Formats: sequence, structure tokens, C-alpha cells
Amino acid sequence: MRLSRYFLPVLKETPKEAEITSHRFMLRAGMIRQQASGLYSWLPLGFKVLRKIEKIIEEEQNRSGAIQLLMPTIQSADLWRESGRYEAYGKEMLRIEDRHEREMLYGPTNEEMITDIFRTYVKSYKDLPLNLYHIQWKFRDEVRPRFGTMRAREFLMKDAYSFDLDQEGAVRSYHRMFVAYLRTFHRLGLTAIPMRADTGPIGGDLSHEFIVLADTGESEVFCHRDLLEKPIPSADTDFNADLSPIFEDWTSLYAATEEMVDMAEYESDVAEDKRVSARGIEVGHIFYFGTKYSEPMGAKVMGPDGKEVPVHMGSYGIGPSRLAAAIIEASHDENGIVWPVSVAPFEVTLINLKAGDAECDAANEKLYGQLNAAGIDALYDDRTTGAGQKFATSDLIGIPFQLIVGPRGLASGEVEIKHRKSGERETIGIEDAIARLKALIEPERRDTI
Ligand code: 5CA
Repeated sequence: MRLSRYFLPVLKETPKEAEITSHRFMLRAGMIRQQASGLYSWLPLGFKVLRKIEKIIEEEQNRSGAIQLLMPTIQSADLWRESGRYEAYGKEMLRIEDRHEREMLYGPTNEEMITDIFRTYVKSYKDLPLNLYHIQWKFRDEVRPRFGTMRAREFLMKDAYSFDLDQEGAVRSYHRMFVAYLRTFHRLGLTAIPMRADTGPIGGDLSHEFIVLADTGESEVFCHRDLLEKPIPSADTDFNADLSPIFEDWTSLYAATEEMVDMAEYESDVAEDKRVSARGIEVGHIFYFGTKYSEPMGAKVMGPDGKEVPVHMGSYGIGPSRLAAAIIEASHDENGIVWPVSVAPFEVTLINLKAGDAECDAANEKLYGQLNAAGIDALYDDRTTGAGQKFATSDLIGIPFQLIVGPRGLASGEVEIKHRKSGERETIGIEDAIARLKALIEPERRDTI
């Protein structure tokens, strides 16, 4: 992408309304624009990040055996009356009336709708286990939308729903999602710790929140320090196998959110030097709730003994639009965002230090062609602005590498590579630059771990 033809409305001023770093940088980097309280447009740079986050989530959901579909954002109130949640949900639910005076709502979550789909088509235990997911916008009329896309009113959610014949099967499905979540957050460049959690309006008795530690997090959390260093299950994990050993291993160390923490237990379970009490951002939340929806909504299957039973269900949420902000909270410096390669909107900024100079332009054009041919996602800063502004823009928007090309280096056949994260610079022969960047970028894409 040529920056001169791109739409990248970066801001010089720090917007007043932004209280936390990620919100500030998302506005300044031209990623998002607030349209009304808690409602955001995703501008091209932000949208690219969001799509990359979604793609990683999809790959890991698919790997675990979940199947993607798409349900509408608007739902019928009648469906929610069946589960009893229409009245219970309260003011967070945006209620709408259509022209026929039918009561509708903008979905805050999809347990009811997926249960309706399931009960329509699935009748036998032979079709289980089944896990269906979608990535769709949700609306919750939060009392205090704040921190940009971190707590918005309209936000993107990946929500998966598992169906099993009995509790034992449902717990296996829960473990599969647990492992898929560990892998997903790791690939997004995050350390997210699963913690015992409260179930809230979703209900149920087994639940974990996945928490990224950050000072600006909304909840207080308490956990064992070793959880921060634990190795992540690899891509060749067999999702048909019993994953309870991985689950037990992770959950044997103490970790709980403020709603669930038992201070006496925390202090007796965790040695003083291993205690981490910090603030955290909830990026994912998984629930097992048995027959809470299948029972009232009549989602039943025939068991092997010929008897009909309501299915055991779980639901599994991740917030891609919140994640864009959470990743920035976890990875930035005073100059801007520091994207992990796996979600960076571009992998390299090609910085032409003397746009307009025929020789320099030619060398940059050639490198830009080579970057594209090598499958490297490059932003070519071909503007005729000063070098300082180009460095500042690339730093602000968080591109992992800069390939810096100017007349002085070209005279001796050299270019420079700057690493966004460490600030390190290397001078390299122009012929070797693409291979070097490839070697730096490919392992960081994390698509094979
Ligand atoms: N039905 C269940 C799981 S599918 C559910 O709704 N879970 S949830 O309420 O915990 O939300 C799932 C995820 O959506 C959260 O972990 C969070 O990452 C994201 N999320 C929830 N509320 C918001 C919000 N107001 N703004 C941005 N993201 C949100």
C-alpha cells in the first residue's frame, strides 16, 4: 500500500476524551472514530488489525473442531421469552419494535438463537458433540461505555456454543475451548491467564475468564506467578484426545478474579513471593451451563438408550474489538503502538528518505515490488514529507519493521532496517534486505506454533 494513496488520518494532538493509552493511540493512529457514545467506525488501519485478530481466532476455533456460521444481529423477543431472559436482561438490552409492532432486540449474545437452530435440525446423540460459532456484532447498552473499543456498546464478539449428550461430554468440549483459547491469545502476542470466574447473566457453574494483566484493566485479579510463564499447547495438539491433563495443569495454580477470590485460600495456596495481585482486562470468557437453555427451549436428542434428553451446553466468548485495545495496552511505548507481527496492520514500512529524487524513487519502487512479491505486507511511505515525520508516523501506528532507504546509503549499496520493538538498527546490503526481513518476520507471524 502506498501511503500517498491510503486513508490514514493520523492526529497530532492527543484527543481529550481518551483516558487510557490504547484509546489515545487508536484515535491518534487513525484506527477508529467515535460516532456516538460507545459506537465506533473502524477506519482502514483499525479494520486491518481487527480482521487479522478475527483470522487467528477463526483458525484456532476451526482447529479445535468448532464450525463457523453466521446469525443475524437482530433477534425476536419471543425467542428470549422462551428462555426467560427477555425480562431478566434489563436495561442493557436494546429493544426495538418493527413496523408490524413486533418486539425485536439487538442481540447482546446468542444462546437462545443457537439453541433454536440446534433444536430444529439435531435429533440424535450420534450428531454430537457439536460446536457452532460465529463472529458478529453485539449490542449492550452499557451504563458507562468507556475506554474506546475496550468497553463499547456495539462490539464484535466471537461466540461459540457447544452441545453434548451429557455433562461428561460437555466438560470435554469445555476443555477443547480452554486449550483453543490458550493458543489464540498466545498467537495474538498476549499472555492471557485463565481465572475462575463468576457467570453473571449467562448462568452456569463452571466458568473461566481469560485475563490480560494491565494497569488499566477493569477488574482486580489474584494469581500464581508461574502462570505467566507456562508453555502453550502446540499446534499438533490432538483435539480428539482427552485434554483434561492440560486443563488440570493450568487450573491447579491459583487464579481468580475479584468476584471469586477467597483471600484465605489465595494466601495459603500461593507462597508470598509467587503472589501476583494486579489489574486485568477480560478478553475471553467461557461457560458451562448444562441444560439451562436446552431444557426450557426443548433442545433434546435421542440418547443411545432411546430416551430423549435435553443437551448439555456451554458458551465461549472472545471480544476481537476489545482485543485490539488490549493488545495495545500490553504493547506500546511513548512513541506509539508496538504491534506483534501476527496482528500488525502492515509488517514493514518502506521509508523513502528522499521522495522526488529520481534515483531514490527508483530504488524504493524496486524494493516495494520485491516486498510484495515476497508476500510481505508493506506500507510504502512515498510522501514528500520530511524523514522525521515518516519515522514518527510509522512508530505511532506500530509497524514492526522499517526499511529505510535514502541517497546516502544507496551510494554504497546499503539500506537500514529498524526494529520497532527494540529500537535496534541494522545496516544491510540492498540485495540482502528482503531476505533479512523475511527471516525476521516469518517466525513472528506465529501461524505454525
Ligand atoms: N455468551 C457468552 C459467551 S459467548 C458471553 O456473552 N460472554 S461475555 O459476556 O463474557 O462476553 C464475551 C466477551 O465479549 C468478553 O470476554 C469480552 O472480550 C467481550 N465483551 C463483552 N462486553 C464487551 C463490551 N462492552 N465491549 C467490548 N467487548 C466486550
